[in-house]
Amino acid sequence: MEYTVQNDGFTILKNIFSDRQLSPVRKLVEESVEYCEKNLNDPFEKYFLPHRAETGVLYDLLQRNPLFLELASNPIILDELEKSLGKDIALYENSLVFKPKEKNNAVPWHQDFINRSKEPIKFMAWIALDDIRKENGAMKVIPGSHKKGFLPWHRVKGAAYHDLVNEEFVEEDKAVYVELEAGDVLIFNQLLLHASDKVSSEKPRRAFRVSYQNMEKLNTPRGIPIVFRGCNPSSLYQKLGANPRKNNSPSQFKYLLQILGKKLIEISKK
Ligand SMILES: O=C(O)CCC(=O)C(=O)O
Ligand SMILES: [Fe+2]
Repeated sequence: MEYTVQNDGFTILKNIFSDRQLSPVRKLVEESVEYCEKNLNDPFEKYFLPHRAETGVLYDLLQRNPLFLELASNPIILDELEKSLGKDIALYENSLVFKPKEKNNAVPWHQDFINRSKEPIKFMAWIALDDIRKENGAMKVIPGSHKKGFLPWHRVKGAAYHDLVNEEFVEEDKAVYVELEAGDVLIFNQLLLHASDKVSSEKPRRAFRVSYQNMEKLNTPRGIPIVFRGCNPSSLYQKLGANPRKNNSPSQFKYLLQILGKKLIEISKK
């Protein structure tokens, strides 16, 4: 069965990354989890979200290491995304998701970023670093559920995945497991209902997940904006209009003036 992003809310790109490309990434992930579990000083913490090995999420890896940037920039992934997002594609968020052992590692039914429904639509690339089967935590999805738009949801305080779609809107009998080989990529619309089971398999289940959006509105929850495709002046002109900047003195210049002003006051007081 061939699923399409348009009809089903997701598609599977087979065999995009080779084992040769993935093995250094897996090694890096192992080291990152170990580093995080030892609770060592994280120099990136000032800029990005801290890693959370205990809940199975390492955040903002793409900004920390070029190996992840390379995965996220893959042209076959971007070609597929272009069908939904158009020619201008920028980063929204990225993280590595795995199933920590001996924890309640289930991910309940949800739509991604459901609490940010006013923002431009996002699409995800979920890159399998391992062979992922039902037994070691394959993603479950409900084909076509993206067509219902944002669904009613509630927040479960303290949970790792806390914004959940209300049960009565989840037609669980229609769910399918998305089983992947290492190097396959699941592309999905943020509105697709998805979840994964609690598992206790010895086999690792790691996926590098990148979310993308177009340039309707530049919107990065943290860190600096990163562009994967397009976003050049001519398309910005078309998208954002020929609006002149409201304040044409650069903020850095204003900041320098402020410092200079304070210095002058100090000098005049002496
Ligand atoms: O790790 C999982 O099983 C699900 C993760 C998820 O919901 C996501 O990547 O959007
Ligand atoms: Fe999700």
